[in-house]
Amino acid sequence: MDSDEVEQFDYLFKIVLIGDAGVGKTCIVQRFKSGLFMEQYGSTIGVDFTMKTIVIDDKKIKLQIWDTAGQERFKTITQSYYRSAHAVLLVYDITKEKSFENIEKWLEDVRKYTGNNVLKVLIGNKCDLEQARRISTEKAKLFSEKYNMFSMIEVSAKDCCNINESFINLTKELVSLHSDSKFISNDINLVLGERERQTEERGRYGTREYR
Ligand SMILES: Nc1nc2c(ncn2[C@@H]2O[C@H](COP(=O)(O)OP(=O)(O)OP(=O)(O)O)[C@@H](O)[C@H]2O)c(=O)[nH]1
Ligand SMILES: [Mg+2]
Repeated sequence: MDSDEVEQFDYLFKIVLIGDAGVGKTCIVQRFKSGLFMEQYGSTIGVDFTMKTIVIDDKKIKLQIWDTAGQERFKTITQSYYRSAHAVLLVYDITKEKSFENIEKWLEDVRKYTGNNVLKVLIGNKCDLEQARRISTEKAKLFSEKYNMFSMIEVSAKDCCNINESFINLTKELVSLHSDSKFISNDINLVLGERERQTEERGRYGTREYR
């Protein structure tokens, strides 16, 4: 990063998306980042990295978003990125029962590899496919309460339903939780570790495989 590209911000939060392959994690992140939906991004290989800065109540908040691969073969790589996450978005597909059942397994990983204070959000994607729904909103809500999650929300990356709301509500909560520990930095390299910097590079140049 050139010195004249240096960006000031009030808060920096690391958000990690996890969940089965094909639930739509990459589509959610890309919809939030660029406002676009593409039918096929291809399976994520390892982890993709995205940055987005938003302003809430005059505070500039930088979100580091880590979009992990859902495929089993990448699990050991992706687990190492849970470390130091402020929030984890656990994503399932409302039309795929298995992807919802597996949220328990993903939660097990969250318990193992993140700090106790990580904020958990349950996201049911593809709510545009109402006719094919297999998981009721009520069931998912009860599940999120049972596991002390911050919230449960149904979204559609395709229809752009509740995508911005999910990230904004989550960020507001992070700000209120961390209001006494502001991250003020003018150099992203101060807050990213070596491995994360390398992945940032990889994220910029894209690491996807086409289905
Ligand atoms: N109908 C519908 N399809 C969606 C939606 N979001 C994603 N998809 C489709 O679901 C498929 C998988 O989306 P991805 O975003 O690549 O899934 P992923 O969770 O990132 O998958 P991995 O990278 O393999 O873990 C693609 O064919 C998308 O077009 C949605 O909101 N509605
Ligand atoms: Mg992906």
